[in-house]
Amino acid sequence: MHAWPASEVPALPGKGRDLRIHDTSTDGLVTLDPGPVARIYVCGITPYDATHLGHAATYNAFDLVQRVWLDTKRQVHYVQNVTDIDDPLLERAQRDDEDWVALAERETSLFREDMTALRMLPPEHYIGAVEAIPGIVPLVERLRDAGAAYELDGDIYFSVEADPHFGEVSRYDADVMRALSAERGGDPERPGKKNPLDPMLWMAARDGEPSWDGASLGRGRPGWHIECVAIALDHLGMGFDVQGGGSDLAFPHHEMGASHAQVLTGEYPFAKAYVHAGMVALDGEKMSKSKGNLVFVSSLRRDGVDPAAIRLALLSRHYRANWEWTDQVLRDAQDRLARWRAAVSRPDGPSADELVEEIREALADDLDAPAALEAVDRWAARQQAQGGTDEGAPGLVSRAVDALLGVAL
Ligand code: 5CA
Ligand code: ZN
Repeated sequence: MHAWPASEVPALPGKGRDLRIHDTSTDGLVTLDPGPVARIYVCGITPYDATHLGHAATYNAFDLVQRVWLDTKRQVHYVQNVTDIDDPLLERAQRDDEDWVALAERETSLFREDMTALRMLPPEHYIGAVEAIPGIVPLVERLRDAGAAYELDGDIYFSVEADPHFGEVSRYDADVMRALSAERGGDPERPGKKNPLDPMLWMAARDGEPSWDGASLGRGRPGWHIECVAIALDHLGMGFDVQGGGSDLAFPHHEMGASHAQVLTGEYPFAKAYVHAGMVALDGEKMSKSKGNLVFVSSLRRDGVDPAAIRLALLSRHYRANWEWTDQVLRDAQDRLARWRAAVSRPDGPSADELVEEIREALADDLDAPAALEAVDRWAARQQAQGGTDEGAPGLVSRAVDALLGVAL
């Protein structure tokens, strides 16, 4: 699949700091030490509805990770998937009497437009589940042949017991895992499974549903977790730096993905850090396509809201916080954007060298974007109150805000 166009990232004087970030598997901060090429996999959308502010907040977090790395003069290999075949997509297509392929293509196009408008850096490889199927089938065959997978009425399940590290990503206890499995696409109640948590790797073809040639697996379609594993192993390999997504992906998705990959390769770990963004809520409940309590990026854009203000609104909350989207969050961001634009539109101002270091320091400290915004606020307030004589300062602030925060002033 094609991704979306990249907005240019201005180069800044000096060099950023190494990123310290929260890793779910250790529940602590780790200082990442990627080589010259940092590798990141961020789970993509299931394209059955438009991008809402919750999605955008999560992609914003991982965009910041990349901006910090780029500022340390590293290259970034970024891979993202599109879950363009899965139960929720088929259910929505059926509900709306629409072709599932057309639905997925339309929503993926809209996502690309939203990401472009928000200045999110595009992945180098943007891969759909459907196009990954030829790579998924041999992985499932290998797991089965190694005794790590088994058949149940034609469907193939992964045996979680096959991975001695199973449970180490999310660190949930058995009861929580079981509840989350039922809630998030698993089938712990299905009779005949070796362990109720075992996830499906390959689902045998069902009447009226799309299916693909699965060689020795028979016709069918892939399970959710193996999709991301196949794409990540193909384009990044084991031991990549960050596996990213919202906190609702820690279990089962990232837990199962790590186990699949660790059993397949015999190597450990799948990712060096598992990084999870908090959930954005609306009217007191997590924004979710299934609940329908959504604010779409595209609707705000259609209403004429400047995407830079949407981005500033996302940046105003720490990525790990669970927070509530309100009109006030957006209004505050619009006011801030106006203040910043006024401050950089003057021909000179107070020196911004220290500000650049403050932004760098805030982001390197577990992506503390709210602290970075406050630093820019302080510079803008000084500019407004007393101005300054540094002719390079307004330009440097614009470039730093663009390069490190993805906001065009
Ligand atoms: N296709 C899978 C991942 S392989 C999927 O989870 N798709 S999704 O469309 O449901 O979500 C896309 C990303 O947005 C995931 O990282 C998910 O954790 C995140 N996300 C979903 N809802 C919210 C929310 N309310 N707040 C923050 N992030 C969210
Ligand atoms: Zn995924």
